[in-house]
Amino acid sequence: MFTAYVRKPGPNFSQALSEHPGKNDIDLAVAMHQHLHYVEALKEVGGKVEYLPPQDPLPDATFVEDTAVILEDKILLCPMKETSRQEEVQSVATVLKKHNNCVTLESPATLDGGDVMNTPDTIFVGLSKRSNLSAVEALSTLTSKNVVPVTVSKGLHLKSATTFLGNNLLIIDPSRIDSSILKHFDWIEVTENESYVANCLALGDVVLMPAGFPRVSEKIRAYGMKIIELEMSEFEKADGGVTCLSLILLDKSDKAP
Ligand code: CIR
Repeated sequence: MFTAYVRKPGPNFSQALSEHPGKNDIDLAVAMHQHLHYVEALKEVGGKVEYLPPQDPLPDATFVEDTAVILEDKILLCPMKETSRQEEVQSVATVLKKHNNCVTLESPATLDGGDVMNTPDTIFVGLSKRSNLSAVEALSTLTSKNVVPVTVSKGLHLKSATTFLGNNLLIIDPSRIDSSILKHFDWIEVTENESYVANCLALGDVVLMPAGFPRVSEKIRAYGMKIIELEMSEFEKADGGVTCLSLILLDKSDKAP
């Protein structure tokens, strides 16, 4: 069905880039435990899980989603803006290039995978602290889908504020982005104080979501989807969500979103 590439949090994980108020209280042992549960959930949904080699000096290397974007017929290696994260890309490339052609973007493009929301016809790209219009323009030459920028006014990435659950459905905190371009989707709308749950990972009809949002999980279930709730506290303190922890490669027989 799919292969999920993940990387365990490394020994320097507590130094991860973060603007979260709890960033100084990151507990590595708890993070390791939570990561293990994340991996178990991916397997429960039928995924094959591959561990990427450790990158111990790099604090943010567990957030593998940001390093690459899986396109229809190629893999885009992200030109990451944060210097401390740029080294993560090469190690991921070494593994991913076995699957498909890898390409990258020329400067001044900067892009994090967390800003790329792939839907059946359109790839939405956050204009954020990390990703810029040059990246949007360059990405549009690499795919047959429409590539549409979305301004991110609060938070780290586009997918910190909205994720695509399939079947024309988004989970979204509209207070953090210019959501006008997303009106044609159905919305599960979350409030500003629930915004952490706007980042969920839909795998078929199962949604991996952070624990502790009963109102939202009820709404997702009402759309006929199943839920796996995950404790994510240590990743949240490092400004990361559920999608950030994996790169999902669908089997060739499965259709991309
Ligand atoms: C960073 O600031 O780059 C990391 N601490 C968090 C990255 C989270 N990634 C994601 O949302 N895709």
